[in-house]
Amino acid sequence: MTAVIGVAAGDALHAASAEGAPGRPHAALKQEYLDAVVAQGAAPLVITPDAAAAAAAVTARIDGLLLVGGADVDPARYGETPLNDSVSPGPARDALELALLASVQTRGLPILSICRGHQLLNVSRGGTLWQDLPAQRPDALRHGQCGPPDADGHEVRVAPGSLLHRIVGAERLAANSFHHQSVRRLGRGLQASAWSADGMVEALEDPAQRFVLGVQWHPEELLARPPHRALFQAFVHEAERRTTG
Ligand SMILES: [Mn+2]
Repeated sequence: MTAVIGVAAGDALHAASAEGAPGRPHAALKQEYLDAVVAQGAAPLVITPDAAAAAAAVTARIDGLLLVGGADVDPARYGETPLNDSVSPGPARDALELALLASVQTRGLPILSICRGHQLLNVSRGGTLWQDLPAQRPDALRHGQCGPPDADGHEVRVAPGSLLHRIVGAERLAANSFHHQSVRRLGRGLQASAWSADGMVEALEDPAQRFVLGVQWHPEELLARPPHRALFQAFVHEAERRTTG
């Protein structure tokens, strides 16, 4: 059966459309995320940031959850205050996505979380983040790459035997990199499954679950490359298993 993938949207305050003047709030989601789901034969269900109170009802109607990139997680969620002006929290999204993660994990549904989603997954388990790598880790690689989104940013090393390794079938992977924050202390029950050369956690997973995976890079921009497309293939395949019980 066709799997229904819940995709949590962000908001764009300055979007213009035929329905309203620029400056009015719009729910927003980069098309590539939806295309990546549809290309695997699944149906995306877009979840808007104001749906936090309905997270359990939404969860009952989906077979997998995709969390995507966007604004920074509010540092208050891990007991800190914003380090500097580069930190731009999106509190409404935090509330929605934390509620979704809680109810989805109760049902044991597959979770693929990307960039901000990867960081939020870590925070949801009590983990912390580097709020601003250029300020806090000037020794780190350049993780905010220039150039097109499908250009190589840096390589990642994949942990042998991890879920990620089984999916991509390689111990080294060229990835893109568009983040100024990064996982710092890992959350409960999570293991790192990929690192950049400077030791930053570029992927994490919960080995006690069938499919709870976060990646710091943007595979939705790299669908022409089999290892990155395979992330969506494996995720949707796992969601399809849920539809047949
Ligand atoms: Mn990176």
